[in-house]
Amino acid sequence: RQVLRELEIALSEDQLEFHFQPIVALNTREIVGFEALIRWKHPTRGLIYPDEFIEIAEQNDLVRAIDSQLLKRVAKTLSNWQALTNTPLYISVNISAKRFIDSQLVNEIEQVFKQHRLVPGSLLIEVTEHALIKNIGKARLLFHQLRSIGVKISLDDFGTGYSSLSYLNQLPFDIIKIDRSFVTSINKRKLNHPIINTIVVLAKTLDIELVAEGIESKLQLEILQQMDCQYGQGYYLAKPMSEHEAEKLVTNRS
Ligand code: G
Ligand code: G
Ligand code: MN
Ligand code: NA
Repeated sequence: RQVLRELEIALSEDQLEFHFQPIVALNTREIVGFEALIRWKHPTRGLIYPDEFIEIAEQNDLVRAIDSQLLKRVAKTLSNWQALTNTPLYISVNISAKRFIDSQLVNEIEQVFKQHRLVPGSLLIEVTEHALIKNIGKARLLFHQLRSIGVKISLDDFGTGYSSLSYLNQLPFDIIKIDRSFVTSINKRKLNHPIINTIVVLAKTLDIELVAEGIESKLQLEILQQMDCQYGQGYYLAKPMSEHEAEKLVTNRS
């Protein structure tokens, strides 16, 4: 199909790049890491967002080549940034769960991690629960492989699936990302926000780091701070930005 053909060209002509959105410690507002978000810099159509092409790529083998290229690129960025700062810093990459179950990808992550001598804990993989369903046994094996080299794994969009809690029980996630919809629902000052509050307590009890996604207002930030939610991400804190801009933040940070 047309899009696939164009994606092949995009790949060979380096039109795919990452934008980076800061992830921030809510009490100090310090940047602890960035989520890498893929963008397609199309020569005539401008910037294209992943919802227009990721699914198509995932249905095709091309996604392997895209993942490999982006993985190498992000590792290079991370090692550059690590040279700019003494404070720990991570980059978090989204991997579609379908691809995650593939051992080839995990082997590649391992190679890239070692080749660039990345600091343990500096590369995070974000997966959503949806496709882990089918193969928990395999997923557990791959989690183990990744964690043994120092790659961390976060559970993205937490709370949206029908069995989020069961995943937490079965797989050793390092980080939980509360889905944006829960943060969006904080829109007025109330005595309590029971669902989010429960997630905060849950993460604490399980000793898993917690990131609240989609913080768009001061009110949301304040309420999450009051609940003692550790980390956050969202337009109110910082929007996704080019690699160049993100690098400036990294440089200024330390
Ligand atoms: O900023 P935003 O429109 O980028 O992202 C939309 C969706 O695309 C998010 O759900 C995000 O997880 C997904 N996404 C962003 N970058 C990547 C990527 O590199 N690989 C995969 N598989 N998904 C991505
Ligand atoms: O599914 P995932 O969590 O990977 O998606 C991240 C997506 O959320 C990206 O598309 C990113 O651009 C978007 N995003 C980040 N912060 C905000 C925010 O504050 N509000 C909204 N509406 N989207 C956000
Ligand atoms: Mn994500
Ligand atoms: Na998410």
